[in-house]
Amino acid sequence: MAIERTLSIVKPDAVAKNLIGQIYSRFEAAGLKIVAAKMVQLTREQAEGFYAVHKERPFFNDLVSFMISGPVMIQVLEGESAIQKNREIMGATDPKKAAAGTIRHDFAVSVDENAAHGSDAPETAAVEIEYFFGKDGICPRTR
Ligand code: IDP
Repeated sequence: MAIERTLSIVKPDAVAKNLIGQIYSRFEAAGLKIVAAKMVQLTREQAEGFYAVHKERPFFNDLVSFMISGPVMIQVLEGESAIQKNREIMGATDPKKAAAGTIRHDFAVSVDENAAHGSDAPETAAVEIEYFFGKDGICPRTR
C-alpha cells in the first residue's frame, strides 16, 4: 500500500457545531497525519473554483452558498491509502446512507450539509491540495 495525501475539508455545518476536534481525532485514530491545515472563510470565487467539476449540476449554487456560509477547516491528510481511508471515515455522501460510526452518519443530517469533504482519487487529490496549499504548503512529518 502506498503513502498518499488527500485534501479534507471540515465543512461550515461541522465547524459551526464545534466538531473540528472530534473529526481530527477520527483521522488521527485511523493513522492519518495532518501535514497542513488552515481555517478559511471561502469567497464565492474560491468555492466555485473548487467545485467547478459540479458546475452543471442542479445543486451547484446551493453547494457554493453553503460552503461560504461560514468558515471551513481545510487540511491535508497523509498516510497509507489516505484517499480511500478518509472516504471510509467520512461515509457516504448522503448521511442517511452513511454507515454508523462515520463522520457523515454521526455528525450530519442532509446531503446538502454533510460535514466533510475528501478527495476521491489521486488526480483530484493532487489538484485540490495545490488549489488550497500551493506547491510548498505541506509540512513533512519526519519524526
Ligand atoms: P462527495 O462529497 O461524497 O465526494 P460529490 O458527488 O463529489 O460527493 O458531491 C460533492 C458535494 O455536493 C457533496 O458532498 C454534497 O455536499 C453535494 N451534493 C452532492 N449531491 C447532491 C445532491 O443531490 N443534492 C445536494 N447536494 C449534493
